[in-house]
Amino acid sequence: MTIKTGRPGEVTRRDLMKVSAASTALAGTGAGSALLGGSLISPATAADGPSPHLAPGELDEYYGFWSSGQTGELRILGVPSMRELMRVPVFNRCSATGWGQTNESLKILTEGLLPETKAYLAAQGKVTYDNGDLHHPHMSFTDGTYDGRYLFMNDKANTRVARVRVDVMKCDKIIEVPNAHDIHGMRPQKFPRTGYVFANGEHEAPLVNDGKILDDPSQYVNIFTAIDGDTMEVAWQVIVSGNLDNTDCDYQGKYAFSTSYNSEMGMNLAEMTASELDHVVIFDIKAIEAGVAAGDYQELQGVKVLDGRKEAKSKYTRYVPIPNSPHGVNTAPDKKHVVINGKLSPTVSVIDVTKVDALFAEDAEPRSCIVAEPELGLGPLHTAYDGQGNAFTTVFLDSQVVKWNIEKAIRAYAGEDVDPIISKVDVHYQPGHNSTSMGETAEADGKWLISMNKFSKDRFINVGPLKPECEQLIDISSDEMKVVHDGATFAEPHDSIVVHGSKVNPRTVWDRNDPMFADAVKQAAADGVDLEEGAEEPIRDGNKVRVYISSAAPQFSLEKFTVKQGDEVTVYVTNVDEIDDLTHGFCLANYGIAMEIGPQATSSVTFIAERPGVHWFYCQWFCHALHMEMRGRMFVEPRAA
Ligand code: K7E
Ligand code: CUA
Repeated sequence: MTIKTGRPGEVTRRDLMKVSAASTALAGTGAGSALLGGSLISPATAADGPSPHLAPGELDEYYGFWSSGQTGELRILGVPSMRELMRVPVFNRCSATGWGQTNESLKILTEGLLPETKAYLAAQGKVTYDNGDLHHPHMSFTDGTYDGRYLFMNDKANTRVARVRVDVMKCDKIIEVPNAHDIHGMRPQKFPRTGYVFANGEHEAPLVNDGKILDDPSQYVNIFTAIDGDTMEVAWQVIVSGNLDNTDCDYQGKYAFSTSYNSEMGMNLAEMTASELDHVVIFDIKAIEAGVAAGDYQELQGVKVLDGRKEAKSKYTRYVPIPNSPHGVNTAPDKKHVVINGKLSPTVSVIDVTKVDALFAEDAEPRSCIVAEPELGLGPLHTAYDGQGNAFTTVFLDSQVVKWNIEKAIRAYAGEDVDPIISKVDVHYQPGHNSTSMGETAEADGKWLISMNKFSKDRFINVGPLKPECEQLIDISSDEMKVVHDGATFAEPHDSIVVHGSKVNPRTVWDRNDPMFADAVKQAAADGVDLEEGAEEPIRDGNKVRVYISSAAPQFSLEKFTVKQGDEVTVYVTNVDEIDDLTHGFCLANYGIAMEIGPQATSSVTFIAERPGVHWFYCQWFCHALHMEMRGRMFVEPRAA
């Protein structure tokens, strides 16, 4: 429960304030406790609901973890203030931190790539991709709620899944998923723990995509993948019919659900939208595990691949018809209902997970698990929850969020004359995902909803033809939803999760034994160098040269070092400062090199010293009154003519 904001061992006034606010909020549910929690954080506005306005110096109650779409990074925002707190580079490159340039990050960016990808990239003169399309960030679960270990996220652009360590908020693993194409929907297993990370391949292709089959869609398939979240290795895959869009799973650990907007397996718009009914695929996790154990699979690229196609009448999958080109899948905190968002149909379809077992019987009616199908508006895409039996669905074409009651929708479906819709609120404009505070866990608390809108149009001063997106904070503590904040954001956050601060407890300085820089520690030991002192002279090994520098504000341990033109130089920088928020940088001017070195961390970078002459390196992270003076020279002796 403690949220540390001070130095290790120190309890600050902020910690005390935070804990009291947090425990009040968790003590009950509903508007009452929300008001109380809000009033503690921001006393001025208790009268009509929690306030998003924090006075200078006040801290947020929630962490928001945001995708960034085609920017390829993860972002951390404070909720409810909506202040952007941090950017965590993942699939992108980062000029500030050196992500994509340091040896530590390159290892993570390259080690999970498939051999054919490495060959393709080598032909481009690259070792990794420069772009990514990060749609869905989700935290690991234990027993149906966030456990603060990891965040997982997909890359639709290059078929990857990444993991971010919550203790340091850095990416530590990226894998490319074999056989599948373009990972879109992705969710961690909720129960008993994560466990599996489920990942949908969106775009269909030949099972062995080596060029022998090209324009013959009848031979294309799609792949559903379960990744082991602890090892970040693919556990198994299932071949499905139709493409795959979004996914979620139940609170029982039995089933996962994936939507398909293209059950037709069409290759153009007319073909893809031809049918009135598409489907959701239900995966029986226990049956699949039994199939793997029984050897009922083919091995492709080192992965066990099971056949779950519709025609195969497989015991691993069931196909439930859903109107029409469904998109989002969202499991409710009641642990019982799963909402499938209809997109081209104004409806959402509600699955009762207790009725899913029966679908696997011989002549089961495939839609017998559907218990409600309320009509909500045009273009339902995603649904979030308040933990009090209500759901919030974005309707893209209507530019609204619709609040509706699950139980009433079930009664209406059964024939009762009752309207499940509670209220609607305009958002600006065209919402995709929405997320509620703790809303995708069993601890949904019904305080805040974020609507992530695809267009901002007139909401902000004009910044040119390319406009920001608009994400809005909505107070859902009463039936009348209130938009309380507009935030502009760069391309293009699809999704976010809002995690109570008590679940997240990052370190303030690095552990000197952190695996992130274990290779540097090993190399230094082999060279007989103490990383915290650095080495007075570069260590030469043929044309490979290793330079060990330590940094303590406002000085590097070396004021100069000499290498030869053409040497392969690796510079290791160890930040020996122990205070939090004392990051140093190492920027080698006109060599295109810059990296971050957090307190107690080691970072390294390798380059060819092809430019002779005097080259300054400097600390590019403001660290001290004498930060400008934190610099040194690299001498590069010219090659003999
Ligand atoms: Cu709806 Cu990629 Cu989650 Cu975008 S997906 S909105
Ligand atoms: Cu060290 Cu700036």
